[in-house]
Amino acid sequence: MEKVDHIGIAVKSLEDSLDYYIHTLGLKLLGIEEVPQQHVKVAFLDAGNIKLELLEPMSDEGAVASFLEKRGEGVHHIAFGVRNIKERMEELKTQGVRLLQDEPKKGAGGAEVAFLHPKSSFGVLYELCAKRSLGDE
Ligand code: CMX
Repeated sequence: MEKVDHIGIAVKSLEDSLDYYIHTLGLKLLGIEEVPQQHVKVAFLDAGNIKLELLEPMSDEGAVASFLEKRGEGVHHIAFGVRNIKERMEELKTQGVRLLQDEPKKGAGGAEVAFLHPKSSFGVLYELCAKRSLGDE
């Protein structure tokens, strides 16, 4: 993997949590965007060498709504920035890693994303993220 691009954090409400991230922790808000394909509204924050992505469910559907119901608010995933996502997916598949989809999907900022099942990644949900995500220079 080339680098960690961002850490995804599930929150019940962007409105309620952003004040803490911006004013208490002093992070800069890079932008807010709806990602209907993933059933979330996201806010990206500049955390220096990486970004934080706050994820608020847009409805009761989708992975983040289900995560909040089962586990509550907290770290949801870690996203690796990759250059050639399809090549990476093939390599990982060959090594027996369980991917959550066969083809990349559209993520925030027009990035192409794919997820690795936490059960084959020692309990961590990893995302592969190609191209720009919100806040990239
Ligand atoms: N991190 C670590 N483990 C997780 C997890 C997470 N985020 N979400 C679920 N799990 C664990 C569950 O605890 C469960 O473990 P146990 O069996 O030991 O209890 C296991 O994974 C399977 O969970 P599940 O309840 O059967 O399955 P879910 O319906 O919760 O789905 C997952 C889990 C990973 C398949 C689903 O969240 C998914 O498809 N994620 C990919 C897409 C996604 O996360 N989109 C949101 C982000 C969008 C964005 O970044 O823009």
